[in-house]
Amino acid sequence: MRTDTPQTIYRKDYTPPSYWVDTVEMGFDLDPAITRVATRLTMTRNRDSRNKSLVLCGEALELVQLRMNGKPLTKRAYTLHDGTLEIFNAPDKVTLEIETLTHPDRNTSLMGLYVSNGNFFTQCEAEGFRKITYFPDRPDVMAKYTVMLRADKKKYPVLLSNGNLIEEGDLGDGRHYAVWEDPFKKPSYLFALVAGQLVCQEEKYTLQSGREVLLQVWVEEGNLDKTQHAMDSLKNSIRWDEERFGLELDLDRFMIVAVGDFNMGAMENKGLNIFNTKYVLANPRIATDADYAGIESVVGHEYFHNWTGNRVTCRDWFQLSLKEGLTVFRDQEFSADMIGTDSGRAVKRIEDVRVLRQAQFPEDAGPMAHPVRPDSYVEINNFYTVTIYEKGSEVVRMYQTLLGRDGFRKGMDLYFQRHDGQAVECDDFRAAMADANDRDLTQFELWYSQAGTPRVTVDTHYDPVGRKYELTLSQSCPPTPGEDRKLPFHIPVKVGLLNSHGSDMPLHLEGHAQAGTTMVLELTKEKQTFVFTDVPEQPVPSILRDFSAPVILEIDYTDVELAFLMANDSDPFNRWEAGQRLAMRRMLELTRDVQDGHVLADDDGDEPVLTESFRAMLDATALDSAFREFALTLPSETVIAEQMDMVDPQAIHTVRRFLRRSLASALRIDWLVAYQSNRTPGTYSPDAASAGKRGLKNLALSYMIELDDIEAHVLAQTQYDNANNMTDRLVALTALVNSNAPGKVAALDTFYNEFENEALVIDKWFMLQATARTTDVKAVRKLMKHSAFTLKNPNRARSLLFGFCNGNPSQFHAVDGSGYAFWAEQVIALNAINPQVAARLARSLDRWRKYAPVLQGKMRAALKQVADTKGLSKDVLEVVTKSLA
Ligand code: 0A1
Ligand code: ZN
Repeated sequence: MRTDTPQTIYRKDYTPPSYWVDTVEMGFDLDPAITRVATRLTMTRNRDSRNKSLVLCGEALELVQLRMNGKPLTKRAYTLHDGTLEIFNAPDKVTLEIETLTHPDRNTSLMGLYVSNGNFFTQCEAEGFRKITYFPDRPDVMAKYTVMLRADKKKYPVLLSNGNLIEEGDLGDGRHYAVWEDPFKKPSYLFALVAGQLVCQEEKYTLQSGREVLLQVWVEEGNLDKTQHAMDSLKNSIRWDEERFGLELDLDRFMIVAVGDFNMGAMENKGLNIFNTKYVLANPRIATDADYAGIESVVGHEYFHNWTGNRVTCRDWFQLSLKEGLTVFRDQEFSADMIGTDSGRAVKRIEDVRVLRQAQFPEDAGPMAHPVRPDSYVEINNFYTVTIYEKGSEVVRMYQTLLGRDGFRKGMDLYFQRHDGQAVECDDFRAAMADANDRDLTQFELWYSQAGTPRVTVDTHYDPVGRKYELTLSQSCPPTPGEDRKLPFHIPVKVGLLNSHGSDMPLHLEGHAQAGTTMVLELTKEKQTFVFTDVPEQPVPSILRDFSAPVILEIDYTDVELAFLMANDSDPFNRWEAGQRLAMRRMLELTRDVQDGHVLADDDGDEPVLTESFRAMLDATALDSAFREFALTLPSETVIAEQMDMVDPQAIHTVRRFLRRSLASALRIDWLVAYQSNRTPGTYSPDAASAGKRGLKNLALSYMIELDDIEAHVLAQTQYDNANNMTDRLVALTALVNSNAPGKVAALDTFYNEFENEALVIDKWFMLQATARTTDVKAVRKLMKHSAFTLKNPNRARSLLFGFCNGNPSQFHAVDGSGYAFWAEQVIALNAINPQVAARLARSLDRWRKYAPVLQGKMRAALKQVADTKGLSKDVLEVVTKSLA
């Protein structure tokens, strides 16, 4: 058992820094074994903090020298313990010179300065800069940086850092140098350097103002055939931010660098974005449609941070969603605008809501639930969550829903006008939105301070005589850790009313001017009734259109009403939603039957309403293929599990598969027609229309393979053999692997051999096996022995371990508990290598209290085994402690 309990940091304890940093000059002598870092800081005492000592953070550093205002500091002038360097009695103006040593090649945490495939990279968010030098490593300290990099010229021909290159040259004895100057003040978490053997695709780009900028995408040699899409995405992002928000690139040079070892997706370092290769490298041979879309959105995301995050940053890490929620909202809107059509926007919206329900709703209902602006944390790295990002984005989206697009833009303009160059709070953003629109958004703060997913219930009453329709909305929110009682939220509820022909009725809300056929109701109390007048017939309500708030909507529709909405709702989101409700209801019924010991037989699959709705959707060729693909996809096993009081992963799996097989068989011809008519012959293009067609075609294949007959095997094998792009290839391989097709083993082998040298494709190869139906713990252990497997590379670890623990629930939750024992082993192994990745894996047991008692006991034992392990990082410790609490 460990004895030292890590410290909890509280938002309420925020105090401004005792010193500001004006300038930072750094010199790096780069060497993988020992890198020497010389830092000169000029600092000024913060007038508000008289008499306080000067505090710097440092971690895993060797301190070689420390000088203040030109003189070495005596040992009595400072203390150094627990990662804090405290200097007493420092004058108001200080020049501090610090020399430190670090060991990049031993740094497997991938935080601070590290080596990946022989090249140097940094990752400083959130608290990695302190692994490079002693510094007040907190986002409210913003300074100007000048950086000199020195290294062996042969081994490290490319030397990059933030801002502009102002000087470079040779040093003799085979070494060279480069000096970079960043003209903008920035917090230390945005510092970056890259050094090594890299090549770039570059382009000059002219901004709307006429100014020319240099854009570069840096990759390892041999990958220049995979950078075009990232470059195009960057140019599109630059243009979009000018057009939509009037925000211009403020640098003369903007660089993206791809690295194979990276903990997250990418990082918005000023002028020098560093990316996981997964979000840069693409060509049709190696990347799927989803990869192309992911690259576009992540390139956009990091670029948009330049204003929302870098120019205006966070006062402290509790405000993380100030930059992340806003920037996710911006990247979602960007991707939607890139598709360009209304139906394309709707499909993007459905995709984003699917992510929210799959990952954020469970988080918000589990032991790690936290508000969008948390009140405390132990390890900040654990708070880069779907709540901060995705729910945070929903919160930002609600401003736009309440204020309109123009009102939202006014709020953004005021936000930059007030706060450019500052480190601010979520409240400052809310104030800008309120003030720019002359609106009271006081109650809206509860979206930042209260965790949990609110539930909104709907009651309706129609009065045919008075031609009135009453819509009563009630809200509640379940307790979350540390918050037993919640106050009512300010919830925008977008509604429409359908007449019996399926058309929208004009809306007359009592006491309001007519407002078209969709309007936003503002639910602010626990319960509110909205009365519509001049309603000629009993309507079918369409509530929470476009998913106007991140809530769970409880509404009693009959199956027939759901089928009606699925066929007619003018709001594509709710059209999709109706189908999901219909399918969910049936799957929950069947799951109950299975749990009661009922063995599913063919006639259980007689689902006239669901089958006919699906048939109609398959036949509705006027709708986008992408939309139809989503409408025909059953809710995932994880989403089903969230609806149950006691989760039974095997029953869920059985039922979902059973229903898929029933639908495959009942609609066999229709699937085949959809398959044939959505082919995309000719040259591959990742555009939304083509990707949507492939999506529907491949969904059809995935249904047909459920029948596991020769016809389906041949279809999958032929697609595998003839595919001219990775999307079709991978789907066909997945279909084969999840069937008894004779060619499946051979296909897995040829795939591996063909892509042996493409790390990102080998990740897919591991992932698809990790999530295959027949893959049990034993099979995963065998895959771990494969020569291509390593725990050290986060992408590889994620593909196999996260793939299995999060993406294969019926096998992971094997009743003998073998999945949990395996999980514990891997969390402990990863903890020693990379605490951040380990802590993510540790989250796989978050929802353990929702499972049957036998499983619960085994999960708790596994959690305790991890919690009791010696030498646990605070990352993992925080997760398992909160889980067990
Ligand atoms: N700010 C980045 C996310 C990020 C956070 C922490 C990291 O350290 C391991 C890396 C990246 C973003 O939102 O894209
Ligand atoms: Zn971000």
